[in-house]
Amino acid sequence: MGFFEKIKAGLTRTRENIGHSFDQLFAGELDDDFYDELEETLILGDMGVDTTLKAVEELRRRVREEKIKEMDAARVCLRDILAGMLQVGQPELQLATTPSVALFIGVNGVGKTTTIGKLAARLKGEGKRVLLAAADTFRAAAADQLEIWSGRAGVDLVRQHEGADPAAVVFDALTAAKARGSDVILIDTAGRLHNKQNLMNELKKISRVVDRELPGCDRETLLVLDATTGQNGLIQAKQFKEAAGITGIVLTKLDGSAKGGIVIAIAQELQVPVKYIGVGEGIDDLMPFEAQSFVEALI
Ligand SMILES: Nc1nc2c(ncn2[C@@H]2O[C@H](COP(=O)(O)OP(=O)(O)OP(=O)(O)O)[C@@H](O)[C@H]2O)c(=O)[nH]1
Ligand SMILES: [Mg+2]
Repeated sequence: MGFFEKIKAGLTRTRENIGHSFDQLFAGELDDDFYDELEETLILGDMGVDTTLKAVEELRRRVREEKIKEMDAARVCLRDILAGMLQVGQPELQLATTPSVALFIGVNGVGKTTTIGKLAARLKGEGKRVLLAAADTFRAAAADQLEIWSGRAGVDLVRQHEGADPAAVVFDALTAAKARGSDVILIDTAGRLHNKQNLMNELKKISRVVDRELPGCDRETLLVLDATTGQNGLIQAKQFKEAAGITGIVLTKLDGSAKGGIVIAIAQELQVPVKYIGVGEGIDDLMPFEAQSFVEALI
């Protein structure tokens, strides 16, 4: 399956939720009712009120200025507006230096470990030497889960015992990466600690270790968000953005979500690019994000 088919399959629930309304909408007239209903439909798809109003306003303006009369042209125009809203920052991973580092953060259960496993397989397929760092030492099972993924993807893993200092695991992993000539280090972190301040401090400490051990290396801090949590994910994202500084977002579980519009709200409100999307639990179910294909699959 190509990106378009896969994303279309992944967005099935979203389209069942709002796609039918789009078809009805675009079968009607380009009048005030149309714009009202369009607003409702987009908000229902979890695009968020602010982002929806902005998009619909822009559509009205372009329909007027470009003297659009046909519904098909209006539909193309709407796709164009939404795709534009998704184009913020650099969508590709910036991991050119050897080694380079990607840190995965996000609350528990969003899919960090799974995403690392899938990305490891993908990067290995591109010929990169990948090393996984099990810096989620909060639960014993966390490193075991990452180890299973390292086996599936066929990449190296560095781990320590449960309760070990996550920054020490990262130090070990960076040392191993330098010795082995790894290209990319993917760091798994805990989603839950005793409290939020603890978690944020932990992430800062890990960050300092990377600064010290690999000064000037390319680095991504990827916030993993669960698409099924909708607007809640947006609140989490704002908190992480302030505390940890994020370079990109991975949106998981789009396959189970009826609210794919959240992708647009996130990109717009945070001005951080969505870099990958998760569309299933399998090793191949991670796709680089393509704005144009995404909106075509959505609308
Ligand atoms: N359907 C679907 N399930 C996913 C996707 N990504 C992850 N999952 C599932 O979500 C659950 C949680 O994933 P994990 O990778 O363990 O999440 P985590 O963020 O590492 O969780 P903690 O380690 O507890 O913080 C697992 O059952 C995964 O299989 C996805 O894109 N689609
Ligand atoms: Mg995990």
